[in-house]
Amino acid sequence: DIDLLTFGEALVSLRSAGPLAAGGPLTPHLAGAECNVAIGVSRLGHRAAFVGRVSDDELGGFLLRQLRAECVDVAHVTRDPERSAGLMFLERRTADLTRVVYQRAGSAGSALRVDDLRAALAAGTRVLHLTGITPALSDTVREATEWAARTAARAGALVCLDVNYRAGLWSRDAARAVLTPLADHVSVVVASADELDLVGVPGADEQTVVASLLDRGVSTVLVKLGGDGARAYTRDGCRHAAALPVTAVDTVGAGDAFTAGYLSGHLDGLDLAGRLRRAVTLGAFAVAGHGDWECLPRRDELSLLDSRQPGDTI
Ligand code: KDG
Repeated sequence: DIDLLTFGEALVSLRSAGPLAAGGPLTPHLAGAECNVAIGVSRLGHRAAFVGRVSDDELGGFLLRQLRAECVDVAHVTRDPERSAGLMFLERRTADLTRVVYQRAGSAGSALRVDDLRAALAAGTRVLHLTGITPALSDTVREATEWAARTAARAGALVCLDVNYRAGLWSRDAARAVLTPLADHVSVVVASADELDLVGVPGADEQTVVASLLDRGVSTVLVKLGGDGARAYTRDGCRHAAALPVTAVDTVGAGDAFTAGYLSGHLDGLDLAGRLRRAVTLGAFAVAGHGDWECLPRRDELSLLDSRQPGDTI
């Protein structure tokens, strides 16, 4: 049985240590927000599955191999012989500023459609995780996202949506028009403070958006605050969790790690404080090391960052 099912675009990310225009080595990594979440929960011992379309070539093979190595179930991934892998270039411009360039239009991942998801949804899952990146990829993926959210919610799964706004893929208005109705099928909404009005009225403040989401049936709204931790809203009120004190070297993937931690806490039956604690713990692991997901903890490492002093050797 699957604990967490997610779908979207697995990307090949090519990381450069300096400006892309200056040349130099690029190292390939698996990326994609949904894959990051699947790996985060899998590392903690839950059964995670990823569904998507990947190219039927070496790059598609690379993506599947990475997911399999992290024990993510890829049984329902479709190989697409017609299309290439979506690429993401990450250039490190300064020690703590990384710039993103996509080459993903018309990629294998963007050809995902409802039929690709039927078998995985029919097999059942406790949690369905969606991001706002996926419906931005194409009309067929948007339809598939809406169908999956509806179908999983009806089947009693906890549906989680991370707004994950990507300005390179669509406008704020286009995102709002799709994500606001999607929230009707969702139990947990995750957003950074500047993304919240993409599941509500343009320009609305945090309290207004949260109140309307809770009214519409969302049970928990998580607002990510980076180095300031996170706020969680439920019908019982608002709770804040501080971030763990670590040296941040790479924030890419931090939001996905946070969400993976929260959902792992849900799967373990933790209370809200425990779920938030695990969320900020995974966020801290993600920012303290390089890579989208490579530095995420195994279960026996969860307490590694507790009460540590800078420079500790253990
Ligand atoms: O959250 C990290 C993601 O941004 C990254 O892995 C790539 O999914 C990605 C995207 O579309 O930006």
